[in-house]
Amino acid sequence: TTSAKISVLLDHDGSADDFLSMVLLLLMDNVDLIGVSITPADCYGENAVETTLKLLSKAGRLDIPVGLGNLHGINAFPSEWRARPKILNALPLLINIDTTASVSTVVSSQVLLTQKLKEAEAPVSILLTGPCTNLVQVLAQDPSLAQKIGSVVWMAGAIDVVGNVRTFNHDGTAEWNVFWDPISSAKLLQYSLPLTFIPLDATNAVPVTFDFLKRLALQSNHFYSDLAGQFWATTIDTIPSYDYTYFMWDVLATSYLAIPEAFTTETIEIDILSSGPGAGRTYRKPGSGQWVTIATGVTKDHFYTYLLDKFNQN
Ligand code: AGV
Ligand code: CA
Repeated sequence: TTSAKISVLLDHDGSADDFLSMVLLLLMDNVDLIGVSITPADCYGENAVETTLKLLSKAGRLDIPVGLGNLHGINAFPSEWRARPKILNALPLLINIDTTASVSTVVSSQVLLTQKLKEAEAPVSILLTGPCTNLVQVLAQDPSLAQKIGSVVWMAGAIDVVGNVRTFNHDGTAEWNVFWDPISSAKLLQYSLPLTFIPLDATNAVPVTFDFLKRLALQSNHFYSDLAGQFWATTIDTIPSYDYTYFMWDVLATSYLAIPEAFTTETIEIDILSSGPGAGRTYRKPGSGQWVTIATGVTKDHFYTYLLDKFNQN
């Protein structure tokens, strides 16, 4: 039987794994990517637009509309992290892809998300691989759009594990995508959306390792394996200490759309701290009425096999 494809809107924030998430969506048989919006969080917006358009062009999918957000979080990402993905546009695989010619105008993220939700006839799945601010602004403007959303999958949070924010005046309990704009993050819970979080509890199992990169490189005669290998190689030296290990965060969250059976999940009531030393902390709160399905773990082999198979294409 051929089942209908799911319509997906991606909001990403321009780090290496965000782009690999977009590539993965383009390669998925069960997904129809209907728009890509960018949050200038873990990137500089103009660089992220360029890489996004290059990858869409390479895939022959410049028909997919792109939006760039103008909202800025309360807690900015470190400039070193934001600047890092500039290198992606200089890689030999991407440098000569011209995006100036045939491209439709890049609109604002909110305009794009609003328009795509308005015109949708079937429920839309929203995949967030950066902060949730664009989506929350769109829903605040027009709460009726929530009815168009079939699911929201967000790489976010740290429920029963320590967070990955290490900065002044913070206690380390938050994950960065939530911490960037903890006020919007807390608001997201109030729309009764079908939310699934892929938090650090699950992503901690999948660091970017030399072992995996070696396996990927063995099939680098295929364009997307070469690309993924090169993108992930750029993350290896961004690691000043163990705390800053680069994980396959967003790519794991994206895979949930295709191989949910590889994940263990739990559906719980949570809350999010919007200020203070624990700002952005996602924690269990029975009785809050704010239900979220969280991924608690993943079968690594299943995930790795899936990735190696998907990227084994030209
Ligand atoms: O917290 C994980 C999120 C993911 O969406 N991002 C990176 C992924 O795209 C923030 C982040 C945490 N640690 C980082 C991050 C690091 N060492 N370098 C860049 N970004
Ligand atoms: Ca991201």
